[in-house]
Amino acid sequence: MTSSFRTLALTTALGAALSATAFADDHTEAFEVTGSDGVTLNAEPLESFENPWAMTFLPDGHALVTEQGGLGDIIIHPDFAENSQVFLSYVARDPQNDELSGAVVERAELVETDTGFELAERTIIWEQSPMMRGNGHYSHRLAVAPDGNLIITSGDRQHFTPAQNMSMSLGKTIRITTDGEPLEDNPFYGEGGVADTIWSLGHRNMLGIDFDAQGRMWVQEMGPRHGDELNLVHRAENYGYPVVSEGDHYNGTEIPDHADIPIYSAPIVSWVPAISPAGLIVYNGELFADWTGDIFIGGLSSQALVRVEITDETNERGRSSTTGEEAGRYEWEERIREVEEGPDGAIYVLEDEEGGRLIRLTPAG
Ligand SMILES: [Ca+2]
Ligand SMILES: [Ca+2]
Ligand SMILES: [Ca+2]
Repeated sequence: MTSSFRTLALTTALGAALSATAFADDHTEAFEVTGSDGVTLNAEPLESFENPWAMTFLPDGHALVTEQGGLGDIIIHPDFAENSQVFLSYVARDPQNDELSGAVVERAELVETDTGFELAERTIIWEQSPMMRGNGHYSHRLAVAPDGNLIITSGDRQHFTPAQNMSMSLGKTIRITTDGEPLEDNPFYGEGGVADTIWSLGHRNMLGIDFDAQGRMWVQEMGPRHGDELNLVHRAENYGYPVVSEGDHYNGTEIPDHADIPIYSAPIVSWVPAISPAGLIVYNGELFADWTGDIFIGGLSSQALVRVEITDETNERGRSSTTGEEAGRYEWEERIREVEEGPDGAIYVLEDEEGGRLIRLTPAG
């Protein structure tokens, strides 16, 4: 652990922030990982947490880490240096009916105290609609787009058809201002209701989102039985779920593939068998010089950090295309929940378990 690097944990008891747990004594030994591409990484455990889930870096090099699954994501406001604001997503229950729940997004001020951090001026700016039964597929990952607006991944809540229903915000990516207002240049603005906020549709459970240096939006989604996807998400496009998937239903019912019904946008990369994707970053650093522009995805069932190379080509008729392929897999028998790029260009991952470690990955040697 370097002296400039400190971690803080926010519990699901929102507002009651606490400082990070102590080092896990038995987990501090650095180790090396050699990937499927033959590249060796140095892995340095920095800290451990109770079921860590999401992480983000602050401009001063601190990192915020959330613990436990109810707290979906935390990111900083584009003007964080001036306003100290963050966006948090978490699961809320219907006060009239405890069986119904949905994700909400809150904007709050992060206030440093003697003992850690607290949240102040908390305002809910978005609610997943409608609230549904069950506890699946909230997604509720967050990103600030290059234009300064907020993108929310809103999962299908494991109810399938809402992903194609424009009166529901489920199975969509959502684009709103940092105050929670729909944007007039959203593709379905003017249709009213949640349609005003929808950017893309036909998604399942999107647990990772980031923008590349060109400003393009990359979102992964966990497929049904196999068929995990990495999508390049464009305005107004329909990504096909639950009508098409490279995977099939868990009960064995086949789902047509994207190529069978090509009106739906196909993923850039899909995985059969599944990797069970979690956090996602587009790597923009220079510490791993060969990997600038690559996409890194945490793998749960695959117990790996997965690297994807993206290729943009323009043919002789001027038509451009984007393809991708898995180029490396780095494994140490732990589920990977979250991935972040640090200000130092290192790649930071969170393991998905009680006592899950925060690990800093750097080139070996
Ligand atoms: Ca993150
Ligand atoms: Ca799809
Ligand atoms: Ca299929």
